[in-house]
Amino acid sequence: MLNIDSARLWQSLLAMSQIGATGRGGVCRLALSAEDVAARRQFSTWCQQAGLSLESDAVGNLFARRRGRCAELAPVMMGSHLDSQPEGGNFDGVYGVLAALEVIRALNDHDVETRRPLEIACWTNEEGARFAPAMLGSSVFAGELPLEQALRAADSQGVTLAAALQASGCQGPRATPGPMPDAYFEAHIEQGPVLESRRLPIGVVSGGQGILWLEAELEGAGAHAGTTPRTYRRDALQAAAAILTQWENDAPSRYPQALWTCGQLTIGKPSRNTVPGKVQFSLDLRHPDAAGLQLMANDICERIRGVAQARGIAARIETLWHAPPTPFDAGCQRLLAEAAARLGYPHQDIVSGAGHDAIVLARHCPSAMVFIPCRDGISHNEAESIEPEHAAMGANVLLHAVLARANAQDNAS
Ligand code: HGY
Ligand code: MN
Ligand code: MN
Repeated sequence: MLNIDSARLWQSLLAMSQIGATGRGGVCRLALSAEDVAARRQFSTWCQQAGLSLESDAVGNLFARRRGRCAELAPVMMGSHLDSQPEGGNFDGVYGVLAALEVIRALNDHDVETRRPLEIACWTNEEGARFAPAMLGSSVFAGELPLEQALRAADSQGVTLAAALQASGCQGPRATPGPMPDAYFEAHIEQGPVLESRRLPIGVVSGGQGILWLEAELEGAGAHAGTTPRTYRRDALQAAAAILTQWENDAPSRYPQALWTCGQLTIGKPSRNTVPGKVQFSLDLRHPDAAGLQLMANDICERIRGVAQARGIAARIETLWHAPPTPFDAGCQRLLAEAAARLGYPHQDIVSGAGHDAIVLARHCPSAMVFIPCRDGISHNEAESIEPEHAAMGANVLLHAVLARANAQDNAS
């Protein structure tokens, strides 16, 4: 059976990990930052060397196309993202982009022509670490996020996506929403402990859980730390702490399948000797079913308002992003499972806890994902690591699933 070149894939991953390296083993390549642009440039060079034609769209999504026998047919697409978390790992996203490139390189090595064109997509701002929402690029491509609204998104310095695109030169002429591919396949690290704990090299992903992002702003009153008695205080930070502690105590029994994270909390104008008057904090809620996710969101909003009111504090809550639980296409999952079986790789079905561009695409075209393990399930952390042999196995599964889809006469999903 056709195989990818494991050493070449690993070399590309190592080379890419030098771009935006933090010096502590990970990377910081925030969307459209100089580091992200450098990584895109390196990827583009490798694509040109592999004979691919490159194009970008209005939010900087980058597409690299390999011709097929029937040029007029919709391509089979692969891809992921090159942007990272502020203290990100070397494989989240990058692995999927470079595994896709390795598939192309292997097809070139063996002069394999496919019926359909193939395309690699490198999506803008998948992480949502710089601009909200996450999966911004694929959401604009899929028509779920209006372009104008995306361009207005601003980072913590007030730089809009439009300005960042202008400064980075990543914008291109391709239309948004984009033309849907025939199918989309994404290889990714699991970012959790399941596959490793079961000593499985491959996970065929059945779908993704729902995600909802809230932003809460509490406004009490700044006050003197040395003269203001406790009963006079309207301390926004203490209110936030009470809300988060109450939730941490109550939610596990109420929502046993759910996860939640407060990843950002800022005091308006922090000062050691002033009672915090204004606090903003984020909430990332995840749940495998839509009703449970909505129940959770309503519950925590009620608690925020209740605690704030009891402390004489104003509360404003905004829903920044809401992505419903989404299943992957059964046909595409089957192609991945059949490829793993033919290659002799042990594998199992698995639900994705993380959000991915493939989950956005899956709401618009047949899509599926293949996971490989990551050590101790660590991700969104500079210590993220994978085994070279697992990287190769995931890329081989991607290769054979994409080949099967691209050469099928008519793709009944
Ligand atoms: O948030 C997520 O789940 C993804 O890793 N960006
Ligand atoms: Mn990712
Ligand atoms: Mn991520």
